[in-house]
Amino acid sequence: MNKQRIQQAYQLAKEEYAELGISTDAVLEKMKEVVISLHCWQTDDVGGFETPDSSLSGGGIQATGNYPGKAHTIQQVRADLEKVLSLLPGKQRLNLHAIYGDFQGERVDRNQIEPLHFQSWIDWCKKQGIGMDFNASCFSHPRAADGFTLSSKNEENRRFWVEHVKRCRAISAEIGKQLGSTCVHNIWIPDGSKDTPVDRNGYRVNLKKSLDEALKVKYPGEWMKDAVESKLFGIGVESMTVGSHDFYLGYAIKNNTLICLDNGHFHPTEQVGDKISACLQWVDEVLLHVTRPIRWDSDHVVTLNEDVQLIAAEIVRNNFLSRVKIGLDFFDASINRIGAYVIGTRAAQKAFMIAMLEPTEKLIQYEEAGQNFERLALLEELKTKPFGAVWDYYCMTENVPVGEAYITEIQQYEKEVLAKR
Ligand code: RNT
Ligand code: ZN
Repeated sequence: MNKQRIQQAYQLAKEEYAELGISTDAVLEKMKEVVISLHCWQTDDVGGFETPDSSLSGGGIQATGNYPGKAHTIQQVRADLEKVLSLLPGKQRLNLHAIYGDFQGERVDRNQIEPLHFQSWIDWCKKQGIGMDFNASCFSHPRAADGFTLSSKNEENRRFWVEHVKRCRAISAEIGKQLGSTCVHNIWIPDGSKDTPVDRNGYRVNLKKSLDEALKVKYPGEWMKDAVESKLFGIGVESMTVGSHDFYLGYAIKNNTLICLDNGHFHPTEQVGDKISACLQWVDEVLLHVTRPIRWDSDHVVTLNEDVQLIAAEIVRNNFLSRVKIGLDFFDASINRIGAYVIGTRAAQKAFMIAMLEPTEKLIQYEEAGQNFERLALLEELKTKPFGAVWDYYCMTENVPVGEAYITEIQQYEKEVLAKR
């Protein structure tokens, strides 16, 4: 790493952005407000630790690939996440799924989990100095085998999942209380139908009823907040998803929960970036699952594409950083998994930094004056401004690898740790 060159490049970039009225130093400071919640499930392809070698089965989510080095134990997940954290600038959080509990070899079913099964995770987060978010796991379970959970017409199954969500919320409250940082608890269910259903309404009535039951207990907002995640369709659930966007947006508004927008869960021509300001007129906060859909919800590693840039731009332009919780959601089992995290998180962070380096007021002036040529021209020119110099300088000051230097670090971790699993 050539420190001097990075500094010089930053100085030039700083001057160039200053001409646009932007302080790069202020941007570096503002990057502290971008806290991304790292989903634990990229470490082991959404397996979890309920049984010695759990693997994903059913439920509309599918990890593909068998790249060596997958985490098999909690210790391995933690080691991998520590490696990831060491390669990222800024601060992150942990986003844990209920199936990743520390069950100590005991068989604990989903309707039996308790805060104590997550105490070692809370302690780990405390040690890392990070906050923690949580998720009910309503999939990969015999009681989800027919494709229905909270909306099930099998009353025993429906009750089972209600109990699971209740317990997950109690665990979330404990997490937030102990860590002194609000834990966002997200509910996503795979419920839906491969072929044309007849009683769409019946399942939605059930889902509403189950959510009402599961969310009945109120916890202080400093401890935990609920989010509900919609989806358009999934593999094997092509004809109807019970928890559609209309369903959950309505639920979130009426019940004061967060709405979780996963940008892999909409029609390809819809943009989640456009939905943020629409939803925030009606709900206090939004949770994001940032991902990269390809043709369908395939959860590819996030890259710095226009989708993600629009999401970041909308949040920054409107000062929504305090109202939008940012999580990642992808699981690519075909490449080095630590590399997947670092690429994906850095891409999201870059999108936020680019958004902060935008002369928004100037653009709005053009827009309001009907100067649409000028608006488009400036937006185009911004694309080739020296953002990379600011990013590299940021990484250097954060003491993490600059540019592609993280590649060799990950290769080394693969050789020394992953290859031996
Ligand atoms: C699935 C949803 C959901 C899951 C995780 C594991 O389509 O996006 O968020 O990916 O909960
Ligand atoms: Zn998601």
